[in-house]
Amino acid sequence: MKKSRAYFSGIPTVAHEGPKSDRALAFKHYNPDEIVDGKPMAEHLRFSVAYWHAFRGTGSDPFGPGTIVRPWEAGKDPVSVAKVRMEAAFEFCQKIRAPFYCFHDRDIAPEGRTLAESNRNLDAVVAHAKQLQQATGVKLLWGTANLFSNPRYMCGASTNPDAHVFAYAAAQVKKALDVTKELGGENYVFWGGREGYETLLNTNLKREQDHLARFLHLAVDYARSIGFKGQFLIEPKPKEPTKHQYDFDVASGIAFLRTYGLENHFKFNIETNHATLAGHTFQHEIEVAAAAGMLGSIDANAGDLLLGWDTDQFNTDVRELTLAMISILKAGGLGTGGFNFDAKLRRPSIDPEDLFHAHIGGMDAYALAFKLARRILAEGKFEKFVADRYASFDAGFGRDIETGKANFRSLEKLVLTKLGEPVPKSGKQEYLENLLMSYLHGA
Ligand code: XLS
Ligand code: NI
Ligand code: NI
Repeated sequence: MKKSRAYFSGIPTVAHEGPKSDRALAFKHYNPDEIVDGKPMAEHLRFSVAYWHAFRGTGSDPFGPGTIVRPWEAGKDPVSVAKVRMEAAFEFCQKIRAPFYCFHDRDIAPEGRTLAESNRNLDAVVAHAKQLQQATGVKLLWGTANLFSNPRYMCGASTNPDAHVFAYAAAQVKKALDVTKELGGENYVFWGGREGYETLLNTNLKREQDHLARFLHLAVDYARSIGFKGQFLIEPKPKEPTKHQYDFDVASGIAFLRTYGLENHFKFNIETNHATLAGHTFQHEIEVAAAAGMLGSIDANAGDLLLGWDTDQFNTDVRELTLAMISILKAGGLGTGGFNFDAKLRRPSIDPEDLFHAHIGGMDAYALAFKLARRILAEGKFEKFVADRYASFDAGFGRDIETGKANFRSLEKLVLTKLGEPVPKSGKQEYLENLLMSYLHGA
């Protein structure tokens, strides 16, 4: 392959310079090569660049067109532009030291006039991606299909009332699975943006849920038939673009998957901003998934609590990320998942350099949270506190409750004859919050 020109020529590969560095384009905490527990930090954190934001985001909003103009977007033929854009993307991943990227089919290659033409466009760009992956070592964390932008999906894809649209979506996902496998994707994501409804006046809710489940079963069957070994992930979101989405949060997602016998095929891709839109903390969603053994991957971003929609900002809230990281590490990590920056630049952040500042901040915040969480877990103070709080279930009648030996009669007898009134014990929340503060800000 011919050597591509540099698209971020003024910016060198970002180096780790440590917390004392005052250079903005350097990592203070993320040191990809530092060995932690026998493997490089890069392999623990598995950072990924989201193609749709980093390389298709223009800053447009309902009130005005894009503000972010990249030089490589200038060409006339959309497939050629897609290839050049992809070279810029791989240069960025290398320079920011992100080992992974993620895409929707339509992010990387333009949609054609027919499905056949769209597939040809995709094949041309995927061949280019394959070469670039080989040349740079950057890998595909996950692929997905865009089943929400095209007007044909205005009433949903697999939950569309028109079977024709279901069939079209099936064909599109079939191809997206083919290319994800071709590029060695380690996971495949379903985010059902338009799988939901606006009004029950025109909706058969039960039938739509059945269709969504049928679609996921067909995807699993097809993936297995082509030998795709990656992990399937569901990305819950409570609203946007539809008023109601069937996978509102992790808990409703688990109920849905179990209802339809899909629970062994799927894990969750948890997005911070989706958690907060559902009225949960990021850590809550991680814990719910982990408790079910279904923690898969993270879409790393943050919302703006004053705006109340999916603003997809880079997250530098070390407190929130440390709590999340504690739950992730306790769950044994993300396996084939990673931390994908599903986050975009603000509309006035128009310089190519801003893309670096954004990712450096996100990566440093996660790396710092990773270190703090490891220290907190190693010292075990919170875990000990929680273990002690539940210690009455470790022996005696508490153990009998957990193991199913106790029943209402035996417990009533115990209270009447022996136990009497329980003595209230403090939950010590303020003490624990102060303890957390001492880790975050130095004791
Ligand atoms: C939108 C979602 C989307 C998914 C991928 O809110 O976060 O970007 O991550 O389809
Ligand atoms: Ni997302
Ligand atoms: Ni989102």
